[in-house]
Amino acid sequence: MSTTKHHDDNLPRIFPHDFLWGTATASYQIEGAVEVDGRRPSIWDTYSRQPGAIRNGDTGDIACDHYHRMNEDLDLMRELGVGSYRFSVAWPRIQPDGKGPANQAGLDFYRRLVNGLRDRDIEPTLTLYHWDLPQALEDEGGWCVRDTAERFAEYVDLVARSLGTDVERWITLNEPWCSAWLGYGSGRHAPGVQDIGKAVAANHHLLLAHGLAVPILRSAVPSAKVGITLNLGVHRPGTDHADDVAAARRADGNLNRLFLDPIFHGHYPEDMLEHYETNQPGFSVIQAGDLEIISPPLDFLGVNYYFPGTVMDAKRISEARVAGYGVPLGEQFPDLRVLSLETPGIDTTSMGWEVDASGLTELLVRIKKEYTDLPIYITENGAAFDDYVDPNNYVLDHNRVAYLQEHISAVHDAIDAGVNVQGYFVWSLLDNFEWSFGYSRRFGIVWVDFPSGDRLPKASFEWYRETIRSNSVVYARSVGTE
Ligand code: IFM
Repeated sequence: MSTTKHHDDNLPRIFPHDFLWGTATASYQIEGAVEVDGRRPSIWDTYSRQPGAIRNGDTGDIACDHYHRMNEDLDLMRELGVGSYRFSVAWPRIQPDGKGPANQAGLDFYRRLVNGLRDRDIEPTLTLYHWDLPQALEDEGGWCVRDTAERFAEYVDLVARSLGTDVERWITLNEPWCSAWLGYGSGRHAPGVQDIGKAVAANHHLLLAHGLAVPILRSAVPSAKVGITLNLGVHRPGTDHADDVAAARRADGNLNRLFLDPIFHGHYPEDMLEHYETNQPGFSVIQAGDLEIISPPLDFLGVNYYFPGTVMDAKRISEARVAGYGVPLGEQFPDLRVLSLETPGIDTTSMGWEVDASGLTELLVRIKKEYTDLPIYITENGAAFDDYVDPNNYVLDHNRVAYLQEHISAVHDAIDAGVNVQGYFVWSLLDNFEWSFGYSRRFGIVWVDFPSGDRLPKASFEWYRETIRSNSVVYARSVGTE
């Protein structure tokens, strides 16, 4: 794609002086200590115990043991030189059964974390929900019922009143698409339900939870900067055939517009309302006034981006072969009739995700054009590769360095194109529990030896430290990618 201002690839891309560099993690993926200090099970504790749900039968029981090694991790962040750390609060530590008074020991843990960050001049960026719903709430219907959104608002109030002005940035939800569509649609995430009508209802109740939380945060912490983090993407039609273009539009509706439209325009997209019309309970859970609740003014948008997708209409499977895409990857949600394709010749990460940073610039430019000029933070971006510790005790993850270099440059290109991007957080500080992949996928810039928990910064850690220090990135895009 072409952007307005073209960068000379021989020169470093220098970021605005106040650009925020950070790194991100999430509670269940790193903390461990699942039965410590009053914490009770979340849906991930339950789901990870279901036979076959997680690769190698892994669980988050110990994870990176961050709960007990917090100071070591804080020191690593100081060494890295980040301006902010994005972490999430585990709801079941604060309200072990999802309702009632706060568990003081849980609040104390996050107080120690926030103090430890402030002592090291690192701004806390706090995510209130990164998927660990108290199991007790799931037993009462989880995100398929409205009550969970109301409970979330109460939980947010407890956290906000406790940590208050010591937290700069508050993110209500992380990737509600995953909670709704992987949790209740495909069942590949906790709680493992496969029901499209329930996924739609969960989609709505998650957005409602976000909308209810915003005024609560504003009243508890008037100085708070409040936003939401969405996992967004670009879907490119595999050919210019009208059916493939329509398939890309459906995929876009499900991943992007089901969230961006209500949050920024105050309504759901017509084509999606129509598509899910017959799924129950689906959109029938919407009540009068909900869309106003869902669309309050925000201070920023968090964007998580990993890879672009190429798609075709599912009925054109044989044309996909003819168009040179090889064997299609399959259909995530059969009702959408969208076939995911692999672009021949493109490098992939160990998740099988294509490495193509042009999608990030394209996405950011689109957000500005169609949705908002609010400050944007890239709240996650990174890659899993098959790292190993070499005989000299180094992890030379050059492929991750190349990925970060290319994607950070794509962010710079978006800034050149006039997009208001104000920060970037690498996913992730540590190798950690990668959901249904367990510990088999490593996203960290710090190697974690499981199960001893020993940490070893990788080459990408050194590279990122230098990027932060110089506030710039050098990257020569290969010819022909624009
Ligand atoms: O590990 C996850 C994270 O929890 C949410 N965003 C995507 C990451 C990589 O899959």
